[in-house]
Amino acid sequence: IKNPVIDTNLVAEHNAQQQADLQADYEALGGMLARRGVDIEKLTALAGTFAVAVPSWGAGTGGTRFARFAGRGEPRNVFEKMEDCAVINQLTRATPAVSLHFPWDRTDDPAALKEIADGYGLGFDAVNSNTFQDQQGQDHTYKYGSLSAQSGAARAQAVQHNIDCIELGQKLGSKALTVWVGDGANFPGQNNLRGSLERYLDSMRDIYGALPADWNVFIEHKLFEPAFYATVIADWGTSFAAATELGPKAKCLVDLGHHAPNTNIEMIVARLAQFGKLGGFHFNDSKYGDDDLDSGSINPFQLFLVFNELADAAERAKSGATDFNPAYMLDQSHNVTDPIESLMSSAVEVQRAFVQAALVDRNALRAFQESNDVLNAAQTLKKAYRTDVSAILAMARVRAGGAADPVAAYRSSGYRDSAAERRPAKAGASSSGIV
Ligand code: AOS
Ligand code: ZN
Ligand code: ZN
Ligand code: ZN
Repeated sequence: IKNPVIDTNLVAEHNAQQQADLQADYEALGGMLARRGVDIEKLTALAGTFAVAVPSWGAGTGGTRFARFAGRGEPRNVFEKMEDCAVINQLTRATPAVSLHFPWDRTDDPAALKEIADGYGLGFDAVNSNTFQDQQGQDHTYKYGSLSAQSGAARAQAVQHNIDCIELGQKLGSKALTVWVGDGANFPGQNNLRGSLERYLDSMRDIYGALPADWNVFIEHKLFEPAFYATVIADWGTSFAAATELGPKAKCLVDLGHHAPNTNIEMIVARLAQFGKLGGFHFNDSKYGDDDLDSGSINPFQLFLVFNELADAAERAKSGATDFNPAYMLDQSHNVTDPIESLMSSAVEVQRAFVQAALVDRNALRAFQESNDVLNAAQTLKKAYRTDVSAILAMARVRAGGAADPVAAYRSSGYRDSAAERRPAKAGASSSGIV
């Protein structure tokens, strides 16, 4: 582990204390899986390959549109966010990259940022642009839209910001730009529905044209908010149409919270994968709307079913010798928990779904589907989902130098207390933005 932020002796001690229990759980699970013809070692190795990027903005307390209750020792700039992200990856070994958001993470010295990230062994995943907020001193407002605005000047400014993000991302080693816009209408009649999308596409063509050869652009759809009547990129259908119009480097990004309640998100995933347009994810959980709750905290079965589709798509890609590697990112807002603890637990929950999906007996499932044995087909998924793979996840972490129990190790390190001392709260600290 490069430049560990948490004392490695402390992690080793923590793991030593957990060792006997973990070993016993691991052996018991290994025996049970062996009776099913599954080699636990293969699953543990697979778990070790899992990676999900952490959102830089998730390291601070998010806040809602009502208030933001600042947390202790919150990172005050991108360098401090990187330090927190390093802690998350050190203890979980599952979050080797950070997804930045500009201009929140602006820096005059990208080389220094890259060097610090390298020091921690962290890379940079997709960069996110922000044209849903006005920045101080900005020439043209986004009040009435950005990439789809009526104002040509506002559109040009939004396009330029996205191009700036690409340029910054290139210096950091990112390979994708994620574009989410809040553009839309609050009243019927406010916008010409078709005209808005035409303007959006024109703007996106300019951004697409600025993409380096090995880059992708991810289009993030969202049903509503801040536009409450009609959102320009409201659903995966519009996202898919836009990505298709733009070309092969444009793909769709699925934020789990951006759908109407009870939407069959795993089917959207399957559709986008089928047509080669699944770019990536923003993982989180929700009960109502874009709640940005911790991954797996509300509906872990849905998360499993999403990964079941991803496992199916990966199997098909393998047999067709094609590439399939959507970008995995978290996008959460933490209001009542320590963001580091939430991000660590969430990364583990997504990794859990990934491993559980690998446990699905795909041959058995296919056979039950072919013979219309509905009950057993459903049970095949349930059997994998009900298997507690915690010991596999813990063993993969320990073997990679992480912590058997990341939250416990983190708490005993006293990192938050030391961060609070080193990072005194700014007077009148304002929201880092609504997510
Ligand atoms: C907004 O709802 C989206 O989830 C975006 O991904 C956004 O850029 C991010 O949440 C930060 O606000
Ligand atoms: Zn998102
Ligand atoms: Zn969102
Ligand atoms: Zn959100």
